[in-house]
Amino acid sequence: MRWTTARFEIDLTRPRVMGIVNLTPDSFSDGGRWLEARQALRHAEQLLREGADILDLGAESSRPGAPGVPEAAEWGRLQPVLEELSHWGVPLSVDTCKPGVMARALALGVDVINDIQALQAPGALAAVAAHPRAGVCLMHMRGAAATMQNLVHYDDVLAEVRAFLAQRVEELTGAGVGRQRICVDPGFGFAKTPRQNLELGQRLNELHGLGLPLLVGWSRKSTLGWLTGRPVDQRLPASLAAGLAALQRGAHILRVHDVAASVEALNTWMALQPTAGQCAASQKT
Ligand code: HH2
Repeated sequence: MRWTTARFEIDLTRPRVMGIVNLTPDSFSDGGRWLEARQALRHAEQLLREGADILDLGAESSRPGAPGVPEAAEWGRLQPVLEELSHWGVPLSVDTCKPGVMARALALGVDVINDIQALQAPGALAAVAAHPRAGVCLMHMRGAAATMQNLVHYDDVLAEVRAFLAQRVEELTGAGVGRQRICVDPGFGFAKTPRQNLELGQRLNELHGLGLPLLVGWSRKSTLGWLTGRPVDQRLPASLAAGLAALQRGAHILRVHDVAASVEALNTWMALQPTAGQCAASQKT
């Protein structure tokens, strides 16, 4: 499977790691650390050294209850970092719900728009459709950061997430965004209880019917804290295990904070796949 993005055809026959660069003062696990542009670039460089295949830059936190960021402020955080990163020759994704930010980022040469609102804001779909190749990640959630944790009634969480994503894909293709540009994400932690997140993870393979690349974001999420009793800075083992479980059910891209550890876990998991026998043996010599 391949994912067409603005400058890159991303080969997904091998799972990929998307490294998170948060340019926010209030992200749930690393808010404030990378706010200053130079620090953000250093962090991006580090993630690439550690083996990230794609960088995902976000300048507005989506944690439950996070206050919104005005468009000018969000773009003000992103612009200097994107202007530099656009020369680095690596796939860049921007995590935003705002059509104005999408349009500016795409004009700067960004490859993917990652929208936790699945391009539902007025003008968002048009901003992405205006670019002939830009990739897009459509994530499932309900409501907004302030309200989502009250919107957790589902009769069948997997079926409802799948139906939502299928409907959004239909809308995008109807507007001229080819399926080869679209990736989908069940949205772990967004308008779901811990048990619902676990059920989604257990049944992730049921999303393959959509026939699209599957991205998952388990990294440091509160469901892992619920499961292990660990605070956010001690959730790496659980994040790695959740990521590998997602790979086992056919996920194509892991969105992670801890790139080095994730790449190591991914490579080990790959070497242990039945089809990897010869490759692992040849690496050993
Ligand atoms: N999770 C977060 C943000 N964006 N995008 C996708 N596609 N999937 C996710 O699971 C996802 C996402 C939340 O993580 P983080 O960016 O670290 O936190 P914050 O939103 O507080 O900045």
